[in-house]
Amino acid sequence: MATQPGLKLVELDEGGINTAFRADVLEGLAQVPKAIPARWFYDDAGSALFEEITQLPEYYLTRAETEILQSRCDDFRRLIEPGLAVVEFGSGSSVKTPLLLECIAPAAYVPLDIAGDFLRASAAELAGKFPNLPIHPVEADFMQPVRLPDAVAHLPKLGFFPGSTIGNFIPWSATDLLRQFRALLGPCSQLLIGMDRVKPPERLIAAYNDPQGVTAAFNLNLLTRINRELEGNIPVDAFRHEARWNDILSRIEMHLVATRDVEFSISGRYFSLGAGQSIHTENSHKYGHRGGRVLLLAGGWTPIAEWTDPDEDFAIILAEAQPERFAP
Ligand code: AVI
Repeated sequence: MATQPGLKLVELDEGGINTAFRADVLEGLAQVPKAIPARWFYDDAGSALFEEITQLPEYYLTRAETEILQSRCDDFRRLIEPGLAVVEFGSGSSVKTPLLLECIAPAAYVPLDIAGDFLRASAAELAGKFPNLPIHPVEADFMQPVRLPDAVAHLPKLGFFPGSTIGNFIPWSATDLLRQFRALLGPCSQLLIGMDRVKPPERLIAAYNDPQGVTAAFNLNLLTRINRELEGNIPVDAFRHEARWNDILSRIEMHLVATRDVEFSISGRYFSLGAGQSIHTENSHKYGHRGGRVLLLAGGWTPIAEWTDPDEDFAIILAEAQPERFAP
């Protein structure tokens, strides 16, 4: 096994507080309407709850994407050259990764994730499955400037961004992120990206508000994390989870709705919400057949192939980094 020690790029202040997390929470709760970026869901507890979500019968996304990965090995092998470094953004438990790695014979794998313990555990597990593949885990927030390990600097790159995580960014930020990926991966790179498709709102709401309450626990865990990491005293039991379909913006929104008037403090700052007011915690954009491709084009990537599951619930698109002079 050739697992390298992870590069750690998360900034903490003298008190051990994650300064970016604190800034996002304090800023987000001071604005109207209140909102906190979804990336802060993923502490170790949040990452474990998300893995549970992916197993839920209502959450079709993971199953549909896995089905595509399982059935398109020959296509991937034909369109993706061997010997490149696979850089996975927000790798989590890396469950889908073996399906890709088995197909394309890469020279290295770089899982990149903000949840350090989780990242290292899944990198170690993967090293057991691929003993000859150099694995270089990087603990980092891919929204911030990231440095790839020197060991992969000379290799061509394939970015892997599965799971419809791109949907968690508003299109403006999604295109910025795609351009950032292009700058990080280099001019001759490829990107394999998963996107969830638009479908009837009832199915979407069920996927984001399961009767078992796992998604609710995932959403509410954000408040528990704030209390623990940012010296907060939010009464978590005074909030409930809500999933809403926003048709105009083509997205599921998750909110934490106050069930009564509440006041609390975080890192010495005071906040209040009236009963019924909410904190907007996540957007999950859904793309139509052409919308996803246009998003990629706007982000500096040219789609070259697209696959869906038989029900067309989910799409995986392979794209190439656009040359600098793309337009006529
Ligand atoms: C990680 N991301 C793609 C998930 C999604 O479907 O937007 C996060 C999630 N939120 C609630 N359930 C799953």
